Amino acid sequence: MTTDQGIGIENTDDSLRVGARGPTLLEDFHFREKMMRFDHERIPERVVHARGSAAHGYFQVYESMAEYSKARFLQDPSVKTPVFVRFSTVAGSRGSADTVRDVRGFAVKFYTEEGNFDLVGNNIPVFFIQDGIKFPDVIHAVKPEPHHEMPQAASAHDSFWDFVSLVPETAHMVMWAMSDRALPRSFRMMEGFGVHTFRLVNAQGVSRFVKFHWKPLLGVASLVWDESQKLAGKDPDYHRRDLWEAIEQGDFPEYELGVQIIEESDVDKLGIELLDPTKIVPEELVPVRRIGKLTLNRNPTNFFAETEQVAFCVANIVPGIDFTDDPLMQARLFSYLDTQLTRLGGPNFAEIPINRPLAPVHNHQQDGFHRQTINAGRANYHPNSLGGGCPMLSVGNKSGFVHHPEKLGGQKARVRSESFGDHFSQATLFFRSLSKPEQEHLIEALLFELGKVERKEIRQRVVERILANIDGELVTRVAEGLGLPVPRASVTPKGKLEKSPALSIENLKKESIQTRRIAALVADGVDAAELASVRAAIEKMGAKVKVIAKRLGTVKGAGGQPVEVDKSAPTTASIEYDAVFIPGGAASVAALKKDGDALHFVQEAYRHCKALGATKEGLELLRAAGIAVNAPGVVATEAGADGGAFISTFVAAIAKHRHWERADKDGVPA
Ligand code: HDE
Repeated sequence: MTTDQGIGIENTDDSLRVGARGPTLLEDFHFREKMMRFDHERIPERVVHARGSAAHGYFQVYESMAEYSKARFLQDPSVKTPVFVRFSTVAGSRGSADTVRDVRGFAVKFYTEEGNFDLVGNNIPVFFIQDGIKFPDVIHAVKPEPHHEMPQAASAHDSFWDFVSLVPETAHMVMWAMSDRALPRSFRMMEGFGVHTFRLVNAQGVSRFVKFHWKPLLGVASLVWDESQKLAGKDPDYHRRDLWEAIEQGDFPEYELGVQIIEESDVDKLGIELLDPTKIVPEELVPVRRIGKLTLNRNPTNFFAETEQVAFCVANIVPGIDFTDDPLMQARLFSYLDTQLTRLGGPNFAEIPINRPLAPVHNHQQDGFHRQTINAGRANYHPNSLGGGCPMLSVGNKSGFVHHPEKLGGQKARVRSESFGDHFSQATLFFRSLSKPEQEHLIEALLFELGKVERKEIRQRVVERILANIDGELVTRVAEGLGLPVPRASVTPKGKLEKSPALSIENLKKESIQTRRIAALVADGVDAAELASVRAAIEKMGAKVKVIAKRLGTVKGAGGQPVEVDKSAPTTASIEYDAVFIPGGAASVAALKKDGDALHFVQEAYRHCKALGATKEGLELLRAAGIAVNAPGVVATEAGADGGAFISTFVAAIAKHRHWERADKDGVPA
C-alpha cells in the first residue's frame, strides 16, 4: 500500500497522535490524503439515466455492408469491434431500484478502427417529444417534483401527467411506457432502438435512411407490475445482478443489430415522417435486416472508472454513418457533450480510459482540467510549418469524416412542420397490435398511474385529450376505472396497417428456457433422486435450478442423503424466479404445507402467471395453496417425473414465460 505519491504506508488504521489518547497531528499526511480523497469521491450523477449497469463485449458484422455504408467496422465479418454497453433507467437517481416502470437506456460505444461510434438508444423506439427544445420540460415533469423531491423513479404523479395531458405528441410514447416494455424481465431480454432516423452512406457517397434495432437472442420478456414493485424492495439491483451473474456464468448476452434501410426515393411512398421521433417504421412495411451480432462477455473491473465515467455522445460518429435533421437528434448532438463537461469535470473526459478511442488521436486540443496527454513540440496550431505541418488532415487516405452534402433551403423561423401533426395514429396502432393480456396490463398501468394523480382535472384531461383519441375500449375502461365520465372516442387511424405484430412481446418470445431461474422448494424428507433428475434435465437445457429451504446448509433426502440448499427462504422470494418446482417426498411436502412462506411462494408465482411444476406428493402443496393442479401453466403429475412427459411439458410451460390465460388467478391470494 502506498500514498498517491508512491510512499509506502506502514499503518492505515491509526492516525498519528501525541500519546495514545492525545490529539491527531496535522502532520499526518497519510490521514489527510486518505480523508481528502474520500471527501471528493462523488461526481454529479447523470441528469437523466443516472442508474446504469454496463458490460464489455464485441460486435461482428455478418457480411460486408459496403453496398450501404463505408463504415469500416461494417465491412469484414472476421473483425471483432470492441464495445462497451450501458443499460439504464431514465428517471431514478443512481441508487434507485432497477425494476421501476420506466424507459431503459441501451447505449453502445463501438471502439472502431476509425474512432468511436456511439449508438445511444433506448428500449422503446419512439420518444415523448418531437423537438429537443422541449427536453428540459418533459424531464422536469417526469423527475421528482421540485418542492418535495417525490416520487423517486416513478412517473405516477401530477407533474408528469399534467405535461402529457397538455402535449399530445407524447401519446405514442406514453402507450409504450405504460406497456410491458417498461418492465423488462432482464436487460438481456429487451429490444433496443436507435430511435431517430440516421443515414448510411457508402463509398460512392450514396445516402440511405436507416433505423437501428437491437434484437435480443433470448427473445423479449417482461415482468408483471406487482412483481416489479416487490422486486424494487427485495432486490433493487435485480437487473444489474442478472446482467452481472449471466456474464460471470458464461451466459453471454447477445443481440443482433438490425437495420431498416429506406431509399431516399421511397420516403414519400412510405407516408411516415422519418424526421419525427414519435414515429416508428413498422417492420411489416420495411423489414428489419439483421446485419451483425453484439456479444457481452466481460463485466467491468471497476464500476466508477467504467460504468460511471463512460461518456456516450450521439455526435460520436464514424464515416459511413450520418445524422438527419430530426430536431430531437439535433438537440442531442449538443446536449451530451455539454452535460459531460460538468459531470466529468472539464473538457478532457475523452482521455478517461473507458472513453479513449482505440484509433490514435492527433490534434491541437490542449490544456484544461485533468489533461493527461503531454503534447510535444511548439506547433499547437494549424496550419504550421514548425511542426512539419503535423498532424496532417485525413484527406489522402479518405478516412476524414465528410458530412453528407444534403441540400437545404428555407426561411429561418420557430416552426414545426405540418408533417409532424399526426400524434395519435401510431399510438392506436401500438395499442391494437398488443395481445389481449398486454392490453389488459396497459389499462391496469394507466389506472395505477392516473389513480396516483391527485388533481382530478389532470386525470380528466389525459382521458379526454389523449386516450379518447387512441382507442374506444381503452378510454372507456380507463375512464370507468377512474370514476370519470366516459368521453366519446374519436379515433382516426391513418396508417397503412391495422396491426403490426412485431410490436407485441407475445410474438417476440423465444421457445427456450436458457438462463431462466427455477426455484425448487424442499424440506427434510424430499425425494432427492427426483429433485436431482429434474434438476439435471432442466439444467441441461440451460436453465438454473436453485434449491430453497427454510435454512441454509443441507436438508435430509427421503433416503437420508443430504441435499445442499442454495438459498434460505427468508433471503429470497418467488419474484426472483421464472418458475417453481415442488418435488415429492411425504415429509418434505407435509412440512411445506404448514409453512406460510412456502404457501406464499407458490401462490405468488401462480398469481404472476409463472409455470409451476409438481411431482408425486408435491401436488399437495399446490392444493393446499388453493391452486388447481390442471390450471394453465401448472404441470403436475402424481407419478414421478421419470419416464413420463413431465419434463418436456414443464420445460415447454417455462419457455412460455407467463400463462396469462389463468382466469382464476384472482382467487389465489399473494
Ligand atoms: Fe438522452 N441524454 N437525451 N436520450 N440518453 C443523456 O447524457 C438528451 C434521448 C439516452 O448510459 C444525457 O451523458 C436530450 C433519446 C441514453 O451514459 C443528456 C434528448 C434517447 C442515455 C441527454 C434526449 C436517449 C442518455 C444525460 C432529447 C434514445 C444514457 C447524461 C433531445 C434514442 C447514456 C449524459 C449513458 C443520457 C440528453 C433524448 C438515450 C442530458 C437533450 C431520444 C441511453 O445529455
